Amino acid sequence: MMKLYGGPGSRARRCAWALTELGVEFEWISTNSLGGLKSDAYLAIYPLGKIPLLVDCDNKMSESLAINLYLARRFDNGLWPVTDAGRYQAEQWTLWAATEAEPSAIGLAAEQFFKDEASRRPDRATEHKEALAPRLKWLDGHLAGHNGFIVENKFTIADINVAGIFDYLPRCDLDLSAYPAFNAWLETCLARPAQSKMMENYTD
Ligand SMILES: N[C@@H](CCC(=O)N[C@@H](CS)C(=O)NCC(=O)O)C(=O)O
Repeated sequence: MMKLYGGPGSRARRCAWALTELGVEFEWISTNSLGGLKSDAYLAIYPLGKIPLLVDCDNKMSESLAINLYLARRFDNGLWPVTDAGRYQAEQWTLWAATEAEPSAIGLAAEQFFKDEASRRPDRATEHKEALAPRLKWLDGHLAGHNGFIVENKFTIADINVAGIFDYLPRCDLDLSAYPAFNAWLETCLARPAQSKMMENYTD
């Protein structure tokens, strides 16, 4: 069985979501059980000491969004786009999510609730909101013109990868009503049964 190092409070959550959508059995492994991310035990498995890491027999896979693209290709049950153009778009939106959107999306969550109150920086939160605004507007327009999904007018790995980086946004102090197609899409993605099912075998 595949082993997923990390917990649901980390980027491992998006891989657990993809595995569950694909019906692939996996075991959550908390790095706490090994003494933490920078413990000798975990560094022996993954010298960068980061999560997630997906281990499938001798294959060790890092980078959450690349893992998800691999899983969708390998266990394709409709999550991998059918056309070459759709596959390109899934990769394009995934890279967009990682490079263009994730720094501000995670940055905003950090400044509003991840960090302890004393070290939060409202000026940085404002910068992240300003950076997010044109990106959310662009994604909102794309979704509005594509039947509410990112690629091929249906739910695919592209939705998991992009929604996976925005999943903290509803908890942020940010008015999402300005992006109605984005807001509806995110709600739909986060309400999928796999979101709660992926937690069924989590124990930590
Ligand atoms: N680009 C990587 C980022 C991995 C990452 O930074 N994970 C965080 C947890 S969500 C981590 O391991 N942080 C510990 C550290 O950076 O030392 C991915 O998407 O998998």
